[in-house]
Amino acid sequence: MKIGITCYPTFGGSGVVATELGIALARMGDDVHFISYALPSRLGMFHERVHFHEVTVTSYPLFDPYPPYTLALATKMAEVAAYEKLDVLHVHYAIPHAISAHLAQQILGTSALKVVTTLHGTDITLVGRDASYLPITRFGIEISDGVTAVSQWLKEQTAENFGTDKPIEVIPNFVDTQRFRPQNEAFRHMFGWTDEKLLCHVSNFRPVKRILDVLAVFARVVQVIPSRLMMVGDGPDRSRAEAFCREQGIASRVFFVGNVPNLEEIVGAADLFLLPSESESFGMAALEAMASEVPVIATSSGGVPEVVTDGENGYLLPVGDVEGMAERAIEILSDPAIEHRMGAAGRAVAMERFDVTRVVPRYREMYERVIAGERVGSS
Ligand code: GMT
Repeated sequence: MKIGITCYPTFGGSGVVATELGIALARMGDDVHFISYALPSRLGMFHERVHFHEVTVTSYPLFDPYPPYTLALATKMAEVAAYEKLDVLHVHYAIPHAISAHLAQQILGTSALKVVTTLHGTDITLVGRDASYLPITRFGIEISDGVTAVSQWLKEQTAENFGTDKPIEVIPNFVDTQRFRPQNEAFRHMFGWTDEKLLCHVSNFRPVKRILDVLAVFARVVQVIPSRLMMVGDGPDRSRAEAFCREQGIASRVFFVGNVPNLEEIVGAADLFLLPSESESFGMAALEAMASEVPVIATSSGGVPEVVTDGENGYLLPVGDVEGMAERAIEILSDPAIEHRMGAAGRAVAMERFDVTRVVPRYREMYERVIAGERVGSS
């Protein structure tokens, strides 16, 4: 099959999922063409069946300050679809990608090119709900040949927020459990921290992630348990977070390491993963921690309870309950038996329900059904 994939190429969950999907499809024998304004950040390795087509937006004084990326993307999609004979265009994050894909279909004047849109989260819960984007987001969903959502919760939010009865198939995010697995020894020895506990958080440091709650939890934990915190990622709240660490006197124990390429080494070395988000449609970072045998403390928001089971592979607490999260963190970190039991339970779930080899074929089956003109998803 020849598959076009469009996503935001930066360090966001949707881009990560799109990239990992493309790589997995190529490994399974499909030809995959990424179409975006930059090389997706996780597309590090060369693969003979993975291709990248850069969208360039020609500048012109009249276009300032709003160059029409959506149109340049549609043009590139149509061009690649025609020359590479794409069967399907799979766009990740509804805005503006679903609209560009629809325009590409119109440019080509054929319904032979099918469009699948995957909804990831903020495209539905935040940006898409904004009055300036709501009608166009609903339109993008309704004109797609197939729509998927990464959790049942997100599917329900979509129906509720947009008043659409478009059939939506829930295909959860997935993880490469060969890559994300326990890695304690190598990483810890590199830093010489074998005797202290290691906590970890990974995100794009946007307000929705509540990274100050991560630090507030850690500030309480470190008073009881000798420990350190790895803050992986970067984003708008980083400066505020670093200032908070200085104020709290924990700066020497918190490491802001940026968007590291060896994510699996850091996550796999951790004893506990924190994800105190305001809202999370799935919680990809939590799943990667679970695959790495790391217990997760998260908020019971959005689709997270579809991934993390309270009391089994971690704990789920109300948004903002830093006291409760700290208590649970200390409970897990003080008892190796709990840490081990929860970690092992997390990896078992990751392997049984969310392994790349189980989930990616579901996307492929969906492409086949869409290409055959079948109705996909359920209302
Ligand atoms: O808003 C973000 O944090 C990034 C966003 C994205 O679309 O890039 O992440 C969303 O998609 C991920 C992959 O499906 C999910 O794991 C995240 O839960 C989701 N983020 C939110 O819902 C806040």
